[in-house]
Amino acid sequence: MVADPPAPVGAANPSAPVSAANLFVRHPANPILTADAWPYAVNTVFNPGATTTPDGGTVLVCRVEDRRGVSHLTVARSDDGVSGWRVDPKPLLEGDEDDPTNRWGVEDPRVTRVDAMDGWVIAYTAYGPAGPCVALALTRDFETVEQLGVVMPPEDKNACLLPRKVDGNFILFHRPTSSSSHRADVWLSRSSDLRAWSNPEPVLAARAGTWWDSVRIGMGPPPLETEHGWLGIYHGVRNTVAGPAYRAGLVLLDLADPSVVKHRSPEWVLSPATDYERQGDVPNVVFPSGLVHDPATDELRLYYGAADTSIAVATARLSEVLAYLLTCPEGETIEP
Ligand code: BMA
Repeated sequence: MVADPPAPVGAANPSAPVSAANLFVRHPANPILTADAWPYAVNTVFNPGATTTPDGGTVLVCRVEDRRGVSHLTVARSDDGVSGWRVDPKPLLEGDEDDPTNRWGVEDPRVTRVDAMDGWVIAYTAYGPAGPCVALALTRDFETVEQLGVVMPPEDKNACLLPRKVDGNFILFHRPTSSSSHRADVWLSRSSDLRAWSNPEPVLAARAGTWWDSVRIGMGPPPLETEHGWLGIYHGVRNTVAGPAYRAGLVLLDLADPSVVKHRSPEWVLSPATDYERQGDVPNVVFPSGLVHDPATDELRLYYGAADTSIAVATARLSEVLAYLLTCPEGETIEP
């Protein structure tokens, strides 16, 4: 008898429940990292980039806000990605008083493993008097970084890099804002060398009216390659009389042309609900920023910032997430 071939990694599971409400499950150990875990005095830790290392460990590059209100990036490591965190005694990357692009710190890292560079690219927001801009850095060990510099001028943020070239170019998602049009949508740019970026193209627009993602959106973790497309998790903001609410939703982008939206979730998949998401320095924020996938178990771990105060993780099955997304409307269905 011939055994069934194993299902390809990332295949949708057609028998999975297809509800946005229960795809992601918060880990009972949440929040998994707080300022109390830091070996030096800080205000808050949140919005981490995430990756795994060849030894199976998990590395988070955490946004740390110091007790002046200025952010830097510090590495935390864990064997199981949930507990036993070892936090570095000093920052991996910090702003420079003499540099107008990052005098006010560095924020919101997204980490991408790039095999072709034998390392990880960190896309982050550099913050200075001209506003937020996008900068890149390369690390091979999470102990030292080579700064590649600012690649998108202000105002631009929420950048993340795909793990491989598409059609000969690296792809960087980013979120320019325009005060004249009040738009804050996801765009992408292409580069052959990670330094010169051209041909910015719109990818995903904030929706309109009362939608959960009607004010601003931004790509979260670097989209994950699956056989159905690039799986993206993005944050969306809605303004309410009680202030903004930050939630997370899903998008599936075309493998050959990631500027093309194949499916987009009408509903959010994660919304502030717990005490640690509802209360903190900025209440009602879940900010997805790191994603790891274990092909052996089909598990996704989504790392996110909670209320700009702590770091939490939620798990899902990739096959279920894809099954849900494939039932979602195709393309950009809502006119901005
Ligand atoms: C965004 C970013 C994030 C932050 C969020 C909520 O503009 O600055 O770092 O988590 O606001 O305050």
